[in-house]
Amino acid sequence: MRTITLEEHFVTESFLRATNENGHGFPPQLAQMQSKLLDLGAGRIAAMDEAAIDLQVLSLAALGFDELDAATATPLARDINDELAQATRTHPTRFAGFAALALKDPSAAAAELERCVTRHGFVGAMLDGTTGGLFLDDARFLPVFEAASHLGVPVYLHPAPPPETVKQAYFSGLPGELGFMLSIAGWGWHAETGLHTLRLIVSGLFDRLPNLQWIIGHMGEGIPYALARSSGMLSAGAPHLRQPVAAYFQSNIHITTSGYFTQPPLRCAMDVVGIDRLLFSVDYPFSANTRGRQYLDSLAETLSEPDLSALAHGNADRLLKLAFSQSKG
Ligand code: GRE
Ligand code: ZN
Repeated sequence: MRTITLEEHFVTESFLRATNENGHGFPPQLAQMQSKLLDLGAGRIAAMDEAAIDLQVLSLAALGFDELDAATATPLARDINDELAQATRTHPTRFAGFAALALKDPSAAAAELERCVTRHGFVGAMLDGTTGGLFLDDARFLPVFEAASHLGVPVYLHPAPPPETVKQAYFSGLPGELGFMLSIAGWGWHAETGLHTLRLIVSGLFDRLPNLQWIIGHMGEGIPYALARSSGMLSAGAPHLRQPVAAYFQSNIHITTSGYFTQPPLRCAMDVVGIDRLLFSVDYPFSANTRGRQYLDSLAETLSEPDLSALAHGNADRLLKLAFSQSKG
């Protein structure tokens, strides 16, 4: 079955250089990922083939990107996107691209998104956590989302390490590296990205831009589990919104399975938001493609064939407007 994954990361040498110089590069715990992240060719494709993944939508693993100033990050994003475009051009049936955008200069970021979509054929953008401590509901970022809406491409909100004040308040004082891991994939990332998504909804972003499509990973960043309560509590205090908070998960938000490989959270997401809003993803190389494949195959026992193919590729084909000519069958 044609299989597409949407939260699959890379880095470039230029990105590693800039973030290392700045002192915020990849933490030592993740250094062993670098060779896989740098590979936009044969090694990556072999790892996809091993797990029968047809197409990866590639995005920057943006650890340290937010620490760069606009003057550094804006041209760097352009270089990164040009390198990514090279890879998608070389392997058009195996790779697609999400643009990296330097949000500290929002109008340049909007222009870069337009360049990436119109010139490079990218299928959206991936943004990472807060920007200089600001959530994306801040009005200064609106031009970027207007561009995405106008271009008809989705925005994928990925977690990033928390601001320093949050690190100190929530994640200090634990043994060894546990504070760091708790602040990222051990919990903090998902709590923050769920919060961030609810902020975007209650800010009215999707009322201003009703056609804007948004993607979050990690089986919905905890939201499906909490949605009835959050929607009940928030919607009552939000008469400015066009619809209840939960309804935005039928009109604007999509969820990927990245990094989650067990049945209970998928069942919850299917029950709450429905299969049509769910897209299979791995989170390579932070998760192994083979683990993703094993999981997807295991779902054949509980999902109908149409639901499984919607999850594996159908919903992604529709959302990203992918050409079926890319299909290997
Ligand atoms: C990710 O991008 O999803 C990621 C990292 C670093 C550690 C774990 C992880 O960037 O899942
Ligand atoms: Zn990721």
